[in-house]
Amino acid sequence: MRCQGAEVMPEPNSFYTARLTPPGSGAIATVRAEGPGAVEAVATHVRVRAGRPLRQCPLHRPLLGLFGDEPGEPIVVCRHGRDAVEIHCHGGPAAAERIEAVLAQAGGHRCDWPEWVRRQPADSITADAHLALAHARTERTAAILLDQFGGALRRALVEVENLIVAGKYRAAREKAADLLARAEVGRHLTRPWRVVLTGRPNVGKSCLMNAMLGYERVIVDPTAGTTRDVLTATTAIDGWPVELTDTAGLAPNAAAGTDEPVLLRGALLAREQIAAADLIVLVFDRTRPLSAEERQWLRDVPQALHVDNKSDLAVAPGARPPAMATSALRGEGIANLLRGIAERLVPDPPPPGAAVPFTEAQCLYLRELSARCLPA
Ligand SMILES: Nc1nc2c(ncn2[C@@H]2O[C@H](COP(=O)(O)OP(=O)(O)OP(=O)(O)O)[C@@H](O)[C@H]2O)c(=O)[nH]1
Ligand SMILES: [Mg+2]
Repeated sequence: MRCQGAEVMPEPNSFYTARLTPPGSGAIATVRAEGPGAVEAVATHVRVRAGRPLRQCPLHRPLLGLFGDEPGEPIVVCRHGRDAVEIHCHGGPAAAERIEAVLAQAGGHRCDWPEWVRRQPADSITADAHLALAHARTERTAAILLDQFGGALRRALVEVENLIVAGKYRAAREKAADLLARAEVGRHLTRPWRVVLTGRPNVGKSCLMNAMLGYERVIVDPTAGTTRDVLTATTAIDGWPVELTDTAGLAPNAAAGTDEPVLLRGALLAREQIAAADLIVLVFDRTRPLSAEERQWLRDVPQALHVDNKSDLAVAPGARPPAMATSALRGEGIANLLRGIAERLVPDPPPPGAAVPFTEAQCLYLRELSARCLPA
C-alpha cells in the first residue's frame, strides 16, 4: 500500500463504459464513457438538441439530446473532461443496456462500477472507501467511511511513514497501535456486529428480542421451547449496525440429553451462532434461581453480557451474578440494555474525522509498519 501520491491505474488503449446507477429500475440510469475516444464514440450516436457537436459543448453542462437511430432514446448528456462523458437516460434497464451495447460495438470496454472506481486516479484507500460506502448500513458508519474517503486514514498512514523515515520509531509504533485499536470498528463499517441472545428456555429471549427491535419479529409463548430455529433481524444500536439473533432455549447439557431431534438441532444451531458472535447476551429469568446449566454457562462464556429478565416480578432468593435488569414484557430497562450493548461493541467510538482502518490490507500494512519500528 502506497500512501504518498496517487496510484493511477494504467490507461486502457480504448475507452470503457460503466453503469453508475444500481442495477434494476430507477428514475434515471447513468452510463459513463471514459478514456481515449469516448467522447467521439458517444458523439457519433448523440444528437444534442442545441445542435452543436458534442465535442464543442461546454464541460459539465447537461444537454438534452437523443441517442441512437431514429426516433432515438431521450437522454441528458454531459461532458466531464477531455475524455469523459455521462449519459443519463430512462431508469429502466433497457435504455442503459442499449446505450452500452451500442458503445461496446464502437470499441468500448464494459466494466462494472467497482472497476470504474478502481480506474479513477485516486489512492487505494480513497477507492476502497468509495466502494465500502455503498455497503454502509447506518449514517454513523457512513460518516466514518466518508472521513476515510476524505483522507483521514491516508494522512495518518503518511504520518506513520514520515515518523519512520525520521527515525522516530517509538512514536511511529504508538501511532500505528492507536490506529490498529480502531480496526475492529473498521471491520464492522460494512458488516453488522453479531449479537446473540441465549439462555434457558422460557427466560424471555424472544420477548427481549422483540422489545429491542421495537416490533414483533419472533413468536413469544409461555410454552418452553417455543423458539426452535435461529431467527435474525438487523437493526441499529446507537448508530451501529447490528444483526440480532434469537436462539433456541436449550443449554448444551440439556441438548445433549434431549431425545427430540428438532430441539437438539436447535441447540446445535444456537451453539454455532454463539461461536460466531461478537457479543453474547446471556438471559436469565430472575424469578427462578440459577440452574446448574446456567452456572456452567457463566463459566463457559465469561465475556457474555448478563440480563436478568422479568424484573416486573419478584426476584428468586439466592445469589445472582451482576446483570442488567429488564422487563421485556413492559419494555423496562431496554434502553439501558441497548446502551450496554453499544458500549460493549464499541467501547471507544472514533471521534469525528478520526482515521479508521477498514480493510484487512490496511491493517496488514499497519502491522508491517509497526514491525519496521522494532529494534533489529
Ligand atoms: N412477567 C414477565 N413475563 C415475561 C417477560 N419476558 C417474557 N415473559 C414471558 O415469558 C414467556 C416466555 O417468553 P419467550 O420470550 O417466549 O421466552 P424464550 O426465552 O424465547 O423461550 P424459548 O423460545 O422457549 O426458549 C412468555 O409467556 C412471555 O410473555 C417479562 O419481562 N416479564
Ligand atoms: Mg424464544
